[in-house]
Amino acid sequence: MCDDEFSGTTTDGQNSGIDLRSRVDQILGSTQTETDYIVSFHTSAAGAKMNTDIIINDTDFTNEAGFIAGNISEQTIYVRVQDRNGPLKCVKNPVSFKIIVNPIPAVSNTISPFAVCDIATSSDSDTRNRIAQNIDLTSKDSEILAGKTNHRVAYYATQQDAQDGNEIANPTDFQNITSETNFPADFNTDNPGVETIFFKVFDLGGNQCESIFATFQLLIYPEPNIPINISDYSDCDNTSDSFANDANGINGDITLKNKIPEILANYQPAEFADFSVTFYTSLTDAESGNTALAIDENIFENDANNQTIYVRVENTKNTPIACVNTKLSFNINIKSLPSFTVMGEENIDAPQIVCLNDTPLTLEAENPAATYDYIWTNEAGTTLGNNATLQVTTAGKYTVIANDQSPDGCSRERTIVVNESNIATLLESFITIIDESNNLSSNDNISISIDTLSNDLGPGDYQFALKNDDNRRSFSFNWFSR
Ligand SMILES: [Ca+2]
Ligand SMILES: [Ca+2]
Ligand SMILES: [Ca+2]
Repeated sequence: MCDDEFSGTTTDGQNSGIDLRSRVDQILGSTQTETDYIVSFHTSAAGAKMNTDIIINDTDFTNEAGFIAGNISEQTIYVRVQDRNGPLKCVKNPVSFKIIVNPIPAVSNTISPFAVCDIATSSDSDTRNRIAQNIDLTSKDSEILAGKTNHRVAYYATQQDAQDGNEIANPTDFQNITSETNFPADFNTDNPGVETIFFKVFDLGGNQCESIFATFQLLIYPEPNIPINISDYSDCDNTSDSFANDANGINGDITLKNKIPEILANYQPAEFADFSVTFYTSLTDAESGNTALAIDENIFENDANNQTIYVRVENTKNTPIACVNTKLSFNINIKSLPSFTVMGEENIDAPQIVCLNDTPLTLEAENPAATYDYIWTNEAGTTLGNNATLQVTTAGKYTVIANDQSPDGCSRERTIVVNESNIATLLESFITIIDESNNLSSNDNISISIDTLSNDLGPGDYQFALKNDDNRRSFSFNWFSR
C-alpha cells in the first residue's frame, strides 16, 4: 500500500485503518471457513505460537513506525490458525505476511505560476477577456517532476476533482474555467486572470503510488490594450530622401517613434517603459517579431507614398511572458508642397533687374498648381504683401511663401534676387579714339577706349556695342577690357 495521510502524514511509512481480516479468506483458502477455524494476528512469531502479542483491533490496524522517510516501510504480521472443533484444538505452525507501506512521490508546494497570453482563437476572438484556449498544462511537467523518471503528472481543475481522481482530460489543450478563474476588477488594467490548477504525481513503477495534490497558479495575461486605429504619419514632402526630391511623396527623415504616445494612448506615460513598440513593413514581419526586420524608429525612408506600417506592441512587464498585439497599422502620408515657379530665383536663375527709371518691377508666383495663401517678405523679414504678385522698386532679396489652404497644408518658399539698373551715364570726355593707321603692322586700325574708372556708368553691369552707320565698309573688332 501507499503511505496515506490517515496516520497523520504521508511521509511516516505508517498507515491506519489497515483491515488485517481482509486476508482471512486467502489464509484459509477456498475449502475452509472461520466456522471451523479461529484466525488471529500477532506481532511476533512466538506470540502467534503462544497466543500472545495479539493484534486486538485487527480491522483497524496501524503498522508500527520507526521509519526513514523515502524508504519502504515493512512490518511482518504473524497469523495463528486454530481448530475450533476438535478435542485437541490444534494450532497450525504460524504463517506470516508483510505489511508494506511504500513512500509516495514527493511534490513541491512552490511550483512557479504558469503565465500564458490571451490570444485570439477560432472560438474566442477577445484577447482581453482573460479566457485562453490551447493552454498546454504539461509545460509544467518538468518543473513538477524535478528529475523524477517513470512518473507522470495529472492535472485537476478543482480540489474535489483532485481528491476524486477526476483528471483534466486533455491537459495539452486546456481552456481556463470561468467559474474557477479570478478575474481582475478592472479589465482596462493588464492584470491577469488567475486560476488555481491542482496536480498530483503518479509513480509508474511497481507500487504505483500517487502523491498528495499540490497547486500552482495559471495566469492569463491580456494582449496590450492598443487602439484599433491611429492617425497616419503625416509630414510635408521634403528633400531628405535619397532622391533629394521634395515632390516625390518620399521622405528620408520619418521618425516613427513619434507615434508611440498615440499607440500607447490607453496607458499612462509612466507605463510606457513596460512596452516594446516596433515597426515593420509587413504584417508577417510584425508577427514574427524578428527585430532584425524592424524599421529604425528614429529614421526611415518610405518606399512610396501611403505605405502601410505595421506595429508590434509587446508588454515586457511580465517577462518571461510577453503578450503581443500586432493588430495596428497606419499609413505614411507625405503631403505635397505648393507648386509654383518664380523668375530670378536665388542660386538658380540670373537675378531680375529693376530699372530705376522704370519702376515698379512686378514679382510673381507663377504657374501655381492650386490657390494658395501668399506671404511676401524682404530680407529683414518684413511682410510686404499677400498676393500672388509683389511690386518692388529697389534691389534686394524677396521671399514668397505659398501656403496650401487645406488644413495642416504644407508651404513652400522661394526667394527672388532683384538687382538695380539705370540709364548709363557715358560722357564723351571719357572716350578716347586713336587712329593707329600710321603704326607699323597696324592696317586701318582704330582703338576706342572708355575710362570706366573716372566715368561712373551707374548701377549695374554694362555691355558695350559699336553701331555701324556706314554700309560701305566692313568692320572687324577685337575687344579688350581691363
Ligand atoms: Ca502515513
Ligand atoms: Ca480570450
Ligand atoms: Ca521627398
